[in-house]
Amino acid sequence: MSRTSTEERPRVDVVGTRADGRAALYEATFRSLQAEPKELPAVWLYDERGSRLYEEITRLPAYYLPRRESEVLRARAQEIARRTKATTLAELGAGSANNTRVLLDALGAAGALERFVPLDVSGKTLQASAETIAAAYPRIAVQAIVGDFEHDLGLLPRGGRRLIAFLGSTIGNLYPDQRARLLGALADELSPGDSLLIGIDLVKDSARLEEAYNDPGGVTEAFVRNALTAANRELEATFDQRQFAYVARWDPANEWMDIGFHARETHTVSVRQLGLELEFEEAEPLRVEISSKFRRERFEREVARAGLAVASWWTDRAGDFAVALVLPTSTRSRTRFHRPREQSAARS
Ligand code: AVI
Repeated sequence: MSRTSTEERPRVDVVGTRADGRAALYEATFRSLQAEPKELPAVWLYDERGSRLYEEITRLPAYYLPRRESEVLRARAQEIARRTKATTLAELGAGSANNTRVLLDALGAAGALERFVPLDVSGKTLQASAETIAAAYPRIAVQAIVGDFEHDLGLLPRGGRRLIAFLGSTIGNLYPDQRARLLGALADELSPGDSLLIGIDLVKDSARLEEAYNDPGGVTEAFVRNALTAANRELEATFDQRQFAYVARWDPANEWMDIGFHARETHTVSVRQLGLELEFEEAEPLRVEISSKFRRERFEREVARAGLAVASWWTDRAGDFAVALVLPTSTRSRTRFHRPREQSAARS
């Protein structure tokens, strides 16, 4: 069918500008560059070039995550549609929303879906993917939000039955305290009838994990190095790529991939916009991201602490990756709202 009238054109709205977000990012960068170990927050990875490189990573043979997640979603999408009856599908950190299409197809076929709400920090990537989705699914409205899921959940539209998807194991890029805050904020955001769908990479053989983040063509290294380039450009920093060796290694104690650099020699980096002069010792690490891998029990505990419950846990055939359907519990028992022990004991 050819489109002729304005009404038939795909409906794409983009809201949110992240103007205030820059101040928060600068503040976080100022703090983490002086932490131990020094760290450049992972948000610096996702400028336009970084988002493109990440897309390339998702197609690398060793980077199994998107394919395993897609396998689970394809097997379970109809069940997810039947169970959630979602009228809105929101996606946090949507990027190009590749794996979301399986959900859009199933929810669309179930007949209730009215709206897709992708949220992402990268405005250009978001605009492009929102337009592609709107053209492919002309019956649903697409309301894109340029924002950061740690601060902008309040921008998600309310009403109907909402399925909030957080795919790709992006949750693993958050530290445990950040995950607790995000899960808590999601628990506050969810109304009865809403649900969450979370993609989670699982703990596995360390050699396979390290291969996934050390591809022979160097795409992952280029992606991580791009964070230094972005900081040099925007913060007038002097990170010299030649002074930093890329390192991505498994940390068994924390069960996360530790991703970033080691300084090749003692040197100083200035970050003019933040008024910082950073001294690097030879071999000193500069972390850019962590990528946590999960076990079911730990994930369920974290979710329960936020007052949510894992209603279903599905994995691919190889057991590499899980997708969890998470629901609000009828009695929110968030730890921070618990009465002190003595008091509850006194009441019983
Ligand atoms: C976005 N996130 C889930 C990716 C990951 O695997 O932690 C980011 C990434 N970093 C290097 N490769 C991919």
